[in-house]
Formats: sequence, structure tokens, C-alpha cells
Amino acid sequence: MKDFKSSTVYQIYPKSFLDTNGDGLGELQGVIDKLDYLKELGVDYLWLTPFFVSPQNDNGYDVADYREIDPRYGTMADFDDLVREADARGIRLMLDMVFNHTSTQHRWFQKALAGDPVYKDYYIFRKGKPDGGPPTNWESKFGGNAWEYVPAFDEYYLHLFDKTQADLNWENPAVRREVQDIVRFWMDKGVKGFRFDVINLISKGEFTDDNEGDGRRFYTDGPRIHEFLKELNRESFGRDAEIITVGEMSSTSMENCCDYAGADSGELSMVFSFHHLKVDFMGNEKWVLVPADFLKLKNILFSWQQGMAAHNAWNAVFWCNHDHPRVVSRFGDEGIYWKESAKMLASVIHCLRGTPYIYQGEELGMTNAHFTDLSQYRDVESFNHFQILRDKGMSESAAYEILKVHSRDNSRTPMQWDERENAGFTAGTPWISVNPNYRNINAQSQVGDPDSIFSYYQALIRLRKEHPVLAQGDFEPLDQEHPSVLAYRRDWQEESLLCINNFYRKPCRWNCPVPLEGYRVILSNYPDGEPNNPMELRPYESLILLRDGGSSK
Ligand code: TEU
Repeated sequence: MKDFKSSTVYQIYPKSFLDTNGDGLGELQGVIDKLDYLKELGVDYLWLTPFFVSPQNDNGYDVADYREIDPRYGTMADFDDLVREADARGIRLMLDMVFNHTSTQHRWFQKALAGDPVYKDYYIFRKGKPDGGPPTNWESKFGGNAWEYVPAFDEYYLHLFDKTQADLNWENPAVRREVQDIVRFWMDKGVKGFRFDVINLISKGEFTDDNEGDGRRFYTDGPRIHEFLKELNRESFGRDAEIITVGEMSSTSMENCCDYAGADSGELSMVFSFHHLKVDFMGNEKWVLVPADFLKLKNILFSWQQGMAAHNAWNAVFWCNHDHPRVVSRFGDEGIYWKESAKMLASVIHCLRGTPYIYQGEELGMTNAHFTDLSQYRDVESFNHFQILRDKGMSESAAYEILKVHSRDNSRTPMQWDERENAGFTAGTPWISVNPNYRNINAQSQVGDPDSIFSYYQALIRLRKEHPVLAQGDFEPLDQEHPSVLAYRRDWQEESLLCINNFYRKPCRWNCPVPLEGYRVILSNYPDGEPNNPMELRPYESLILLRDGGSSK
């Protein structure tokens, strides 16, 4: 059995991973073909984003059948092969379960629309306000009001995301039983991990107008959420002690996460929270250009480290996924310090207390898309918000600059395998353009090169297995208020680890508050990193120091 604390999870967005049949879309067979690459990297679990039958309005997060594979991604036989082949390499699969909503193409919703009361109660239908307007002023995460009118019923249904993603009614026990049954179906197929999409939004509270915000306070970490998760655990994945779970928690609180992912709470193994990725937003407003606030980033990361540890709860730690821009473009440097900054950012995440997640291409230092034309975008959220900015009177070029920075498509460009046309991703026309920098940034040039970003990720994954301090250690911030250094200490029994990072291009002198006797460099992004005090940290320099002879505390 794998221990999830010393494991690393790798996220695959199958559509952009590898296309083996030339239709421009990646598929499960592409994942099978690259299992040796993933084994070489050293990861333990593969989280695959949804490949179920779907109209693909939100790239598969709009599921129309939870038990069938969308033919665009392959067949059930491919899936069975994938489980078997991965298992043979010591790799387990983690599936992405989207249970806050279904596609409006799902047969449940179709029956609801046809007037079947049993299925109407699977969703959240409400009468409009006396003036005929939507029941509440809540906003969809993808822009606009969160209710869609159905003339035949003179009612609205709730959709917190796209209008083709109808929210499920978890108050209905029949819905909860359906969901449990789906999880058990995939457990029977040998799946050993589940990621639950926006799972903290499933319990809706009051349906009233939000005069202070967009409505999220009424359904985020809602009234029955812990009860629903405990029940799901009991009735499905909790029956197999080997299964690990991660909940995607939107706008959550630490207090709730301590329960969601508490060691004894009977809910989930760990949680994703996103507060550290909002440091270049204006409050909750993402569609603005604001420089990243480094001290805020540190304070959020560190307070979650300490708060979760204090309650024996477990974090998933990450910079990247399919919803966020590439981290090297966001917090690092795409220019001459591309390699150093990508490695430094990797150190920061992989030495934290929590299970690290790598998003495909992150291990190569893949960058933002640099699209030059609106026609290159594919994401529904990007289109909707572009229009909203335009409707507010923003010029096309200004709105476009915001998309370039924040669009989810930044992370969805095809995986860069080699120097061949389309980066070796497809022999056809890719569904979304390949990043033009693929001749410089690709897997072929990095695997086997000891100085590559890929090799650095390999080393970090290995360290977690070799040194229990990474999985088990306490966390202690160092010099938290320093304006450019991000540093912390981990301690476990005889081992003490220091992770020291210059987050900026500007060199800086830093006084390490911990006496450095006995520490040695076990990994650095400069060949001659030295543990001197004070330290002269070079651009984006990262030092991981270890002492195995006991703590100096
Ligand atoms: O995302 C949830 C979510 O709220 C955000 O990540 C969202 O996409 C973004 O912040 C909007 O600015 C999950 C999935 O990861 C995402 O791909 C889906 O679109 C979404 O749920 C709906 O299923």
C-alpha cells in the first residue's frame, strides 16, 4: 500500500497529453504510451481530469454519463489497459469526480426537463422573483447570473458554472445514493484515488440575495457538507483503506479544511485550497492585472501549513493545474532565469508539509500560452469574461491583456514532447495551439540531462521517499517578513531540513536564523550552492539543506 504522505501525484489533462490517432485530441491510449516517462519521473498517482461522456462545453467537467468513456478519449478496454499497465509500474489512478453538477445532456436532467418529478428533484429548480427575474442574484463562476430560465416550468435551475452544468440537489437522498454508486463502480475497476471537483459547494444553504457578494457565502462549505462527505466516505471509498481522496475546495476556510482532511474526521485524505493563488487578484476578482503580493503569498502558504498541522490535517500542495496559468510565467521568469526559477518554485512546493501535485508540463518548465489572437482561445470561462470586460467598456486590447495573464487556456496547450511539428503531441491539427516555444522546452531534451528541470523534479520526488522529514516533519517558517526570501524548516526525529529560496531575480544577502553547523546541501538549482551564513543568494537561488544528526532546537 502506498503512503500518500510520501507520494507525489501527477495531473494529466488527457485532451492535451498525447494524441495517438491524429484527431488532434489526446486520449487514454496516449497516457498508456507515456507511462514509462511517468515512471521515470517517479510519480505514484496519476490524476486524470474527466474523460467521461460529455458535450465538452467545459472540457469534460460537464458529465453526461459517469460510467461511460467519451469515445473521443477511447474505450473501457483502453481504461482497463491503463489501470493494468500503470499498476505494473507501481502507479495508481486517481479519477476526477464531478458531483456538484451534471451536464444538461445527462439523462437525469433530460428526464427532469421532460417533467419527470423524480428527476426534477435531482436538480435545484426554483420559481423566479415576483417580477419574473431569477430567484437570487447569485453569479455563475463563469460570468452572468447563476440561474437559467425554463419556460415550460416557468422556473429556473441553478448552475454555479456554465448554464449547461446544472447543480445537483444533494438534499435528495436518491442523488447521494447515485453518487455513491458511481464511486463504487470505479472502485471495482481498480481505481485507487478520487479527486472530487468543487466538492465544498454541494450543500446549498439559504436561497436569498447576496447584497455583499456573488452568493458564494450561501453555498460554500454549506450547512450539511461534513455530513455529506462522511456519508460518501462510509458508503464508498472509505471501504477500501488503500484509496486516497482529495477535495477541490473553492473559496474555503481553514477551519472547514481541518475537518475535511483531518486524520480522524472520516471525510477526505487531503484538500486543495486556492487562497495562495489569488495573490494576483483584487480580492476575489480574477479579471484584473495586479502584481503578485509576495508577502501575502508567504503568509497564506505558511498559515495553512501551520493551521492544518495543528489540527493533524493534510494539505495537497501545488502551484499549477488546468485552471491556473503556468507558475514559471506567474511567479518565476520566462527569460534568462527560466530554469533557475522553475526549479526554485519546485523546491518551495515539494518541501512543504503535504502531498505535492505536478501538473503535466510543469516538470519541463512549460510557460503560458502567449496566444496572439482571440481565435486561439477555447475556454468557456475566458470567452464569457472577455465579453463581460468588453461590456463594461474595456478596450479589446486591454481585455485581451488580462486574458493573456489569467486565462485557463494558458495551462491547456499540448504537452511538449519533442522538436517535431506540434511538439510531437499530434500528427493532426491540435484542438488548441501548441506553445511556439516547444523547440526549446520539451521532454526529449530534458530527460537524461542532469541539469534539466525534469531531473530536478525527479530529485525532489526521490528526496521525499528517502527522507521521512519531508513527509512527516513539523513545519516552521523562517524570517517570514523578509521581502524576497521564502524559507522554512522541517524537523522530524533525527532529521532537520531547511528550504531556502530567493523568490526574485535580484540577488540578496540573507541571514539564516538557524545555525548552519551540520547542514549539507542535498539539492540546489546552482551547482555550487553553499550553506554559508549570511548567505549571498543569487537570482532565484534555491537551497535545500539537511542535517541528519538531530535538531539544534
Ligand atoms: O474548478 C472549480 C473552480 O471554481 C475554479 O477553479 C474555476 O475554474 C476558476 O477559478 C474560475 O475562475 C473546477 C474544475 O477544476 C474546472 O476545470 C471546472 O471548470 C469547474 O470545477 C466546474 O466543474
